[in-house]
Amino acid sequence: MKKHLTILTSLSLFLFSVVSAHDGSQLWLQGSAPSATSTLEIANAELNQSWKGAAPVLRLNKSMKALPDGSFSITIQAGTPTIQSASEVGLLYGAYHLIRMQQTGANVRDTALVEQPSYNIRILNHWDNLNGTIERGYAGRSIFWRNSADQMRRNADGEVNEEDLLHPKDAPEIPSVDRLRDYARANASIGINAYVPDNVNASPKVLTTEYLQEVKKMADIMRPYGMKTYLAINFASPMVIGGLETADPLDKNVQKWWTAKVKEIYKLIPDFGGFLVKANSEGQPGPNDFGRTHAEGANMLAKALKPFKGIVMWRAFVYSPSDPDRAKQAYLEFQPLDGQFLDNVIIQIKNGPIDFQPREAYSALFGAMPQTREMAEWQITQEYLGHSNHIAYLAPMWTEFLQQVKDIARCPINNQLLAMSNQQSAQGSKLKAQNSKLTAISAVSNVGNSPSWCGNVMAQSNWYAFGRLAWNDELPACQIADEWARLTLFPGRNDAAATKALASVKGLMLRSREAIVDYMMPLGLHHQFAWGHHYGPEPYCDIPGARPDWMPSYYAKADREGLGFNRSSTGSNATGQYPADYARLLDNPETCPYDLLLWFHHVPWGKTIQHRCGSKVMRESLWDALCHHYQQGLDEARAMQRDWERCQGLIDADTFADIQRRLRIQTRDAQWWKDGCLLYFQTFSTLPFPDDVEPAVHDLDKLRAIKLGITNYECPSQELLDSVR
Ligand code: GCV
Repeated sequence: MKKHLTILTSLSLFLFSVVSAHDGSQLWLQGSAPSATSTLEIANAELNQSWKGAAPVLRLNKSMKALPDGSFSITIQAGTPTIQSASEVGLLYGAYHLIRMQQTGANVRDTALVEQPSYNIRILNHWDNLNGTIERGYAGRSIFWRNSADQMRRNADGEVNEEDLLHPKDAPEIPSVDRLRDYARANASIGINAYVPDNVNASPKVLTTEYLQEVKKMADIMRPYGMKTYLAINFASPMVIGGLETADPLDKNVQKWWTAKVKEIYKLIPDFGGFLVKANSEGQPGPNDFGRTHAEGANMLAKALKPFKGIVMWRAFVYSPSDPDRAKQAYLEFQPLDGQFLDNVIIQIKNGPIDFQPREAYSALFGAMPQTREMAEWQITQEYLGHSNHIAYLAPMWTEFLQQVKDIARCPINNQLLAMSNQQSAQGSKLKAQNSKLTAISAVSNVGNSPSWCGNVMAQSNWYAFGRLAWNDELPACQIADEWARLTLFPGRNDAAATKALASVKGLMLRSREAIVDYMMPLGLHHQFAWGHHYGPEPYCDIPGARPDWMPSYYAKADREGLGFNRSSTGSNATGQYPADYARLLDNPETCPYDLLLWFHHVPWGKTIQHRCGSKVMRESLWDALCHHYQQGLDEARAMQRDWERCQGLIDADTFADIQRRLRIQTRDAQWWKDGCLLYFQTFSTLPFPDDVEPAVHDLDKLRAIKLGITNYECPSQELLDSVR
């Protein structure tokens, strides 16, 4: 008996230590970040601490130079691996790949593979302000910039004073070197090779010598891990910090100012990557302020960067009301500029034409500028996906986008793209990495200084997924989920219980995105979010005097007749911006994909539509379909809870409890979304819920009154949410 007890105690101690050691703070990695300053030493140190088996051979092989930078091969013969690459960073990527293979149970006895990145630049954009707050950040404060929050003046709503945001009073102070090194390592381990540490709503201050000295320190920490540093810049910097009277890109003094500034940067950071620019968008200054085009603005910066091989990532997120449909505006402004951008300019385009909604049509700008380099911008931080309260695995959204863009490009009867492929190459391959071409992909990060890095452990999966897809955009979302969950939640475990729990976690992850679409905005609905902070539903939002396209009613267009934005040829004709065959498909409500129906059409409440809801294909009225999707979303949120409950005892206890608590919030929020949207749209349709849809548990008037009063830097607490509903 005593013997049994001892065995039992040591077994539970063992299990406890296995389960409790992985609270997610280590992300998907084991061991610690080597502090070596040579990339090769880091690769060796990582293999020493994590690879189990015969010592791998690392070999620089210049004959692999023809492949995109960072490419590597791994050959394993009788258990002895050889990693080869033309560059040290390729060897480092190979080392991480090899370790990942072993830790996820791949064949590491006899195998041969070559890996090459899909895009040359794989970059994270951080919307971190110099005062340490993070715009749309839900994981604490910045890991790059640290100024005391107490020094910031706040208004009655708790928002930080704009002046203090632009001109923080504290001197810049570099945060923990260890944290930055861990960050660099995490990125390198999944192939991310670049970062922008400051917000695209950029403070001119970041270009002052004082701040550049701090950026240099960051760059020095990142470099051995193959991470290049870029900066988001404010177009009016020559005026704000340079004392000039204009920032006109054609003004000689302005050009001189940028040339000198760029020289100063490269003196400090010889491998500096370049600038990211948000111009003439949401109040940011830009070339239009001086009567110049985006091309003239971008090219002026590109010329200054060119001698140093620097680039300009110029954002196409613009929506000045040149057309009554916001979804058309970026295309209208940028497409005519095709061919005018210098070859070290790349246009950064959000995946959809509005703004990182749970589901969007892809932006028609992709493929519409054959003479211009284009890159996609995704959003990892969950601005529109329940912040860090909701569990949302985003790889299915990103693979859907990649598939759409590639499918359209491959369509042989597509005139516009055929013409394009004659001139260059089809869109799919044009975006792809080629050794000498400028190709890139970016995402807005969800990283902050919270212990879990991303606000909760499950949210790390999206950082991981971005890196893996940026490296290989053919990877399926389910494979990435499998890798991430094994590495992060069940490292070193392949017993039956862990395998079962792993299946549950993957089930939860893979259903999460569609669940969110269903309980927030099904059938192509979009932007029904609360004003400002974008948490929770507010289809009824009405701010007197506000820009119409900042209000949900502009997008839903609910009326007695029906619901949805008519973007067909009988409406705004946004469909006409797409390649001809796809445009025809979208233009007809009978052939438009049902999940984009209300994006492109205003559909009568009683019109019969065919759609898929969960696993069922249904034919029913728009109103019934809408009700069924909201119900489906709520049911799925509950199913996600059940998936997670099955993991109790098999996942670190704190992580388990934290995600369990968030899933409870998510399910209550799903109910809030369902009730808020359906009760509000019912005031137009005047139709009853179908019998198999649960009646509302909230009162519309009470929901209308909810104002969370949070800033754009916060996720609402459970207590706050409990207090309002
Ligand atoms: C950084 C949306 C967000 C803003 C963000 C902007 C952008 O509008 O709500 O917070 O600003 O996109 O991408 O520039």
